[in-house]
Amino acid sequence: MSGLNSGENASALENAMQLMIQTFHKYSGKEGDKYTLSNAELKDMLVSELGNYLGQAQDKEAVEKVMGDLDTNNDGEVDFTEFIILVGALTVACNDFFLEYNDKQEKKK
Ligand SMILES: [Ca+2]
Ligand SMILES: [Ca+2]
Repeated sequence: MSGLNSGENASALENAMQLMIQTFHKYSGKEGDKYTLSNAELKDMLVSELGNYLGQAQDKEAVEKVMGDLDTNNDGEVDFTEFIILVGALTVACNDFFLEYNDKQEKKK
């Protein structure tokens, strides 16, 4: 690998990967460990970045539940690997939704 390819030559998927990394660090650097998300940082990120998907994330219990589900190594913080699992799971859910929607559209024809 020749390092991160960013800017004009990057493909859409490469840009998406870059954005996931940037988004994570935008929130992880606010307090405590620079490379992990605390409860408050996670909440900030969920509300600002995933508000459309996780509408109820403003609710404290929901944030704690997400944190509990994501924090697989139980250190009270969400690291990048744990974050990417959330994004991956949400993306799979979106794709399922998309496939279902497509199926319905097909049947209408
Ligand atoms: Ca942090
Ligand atoms: Ca963790």
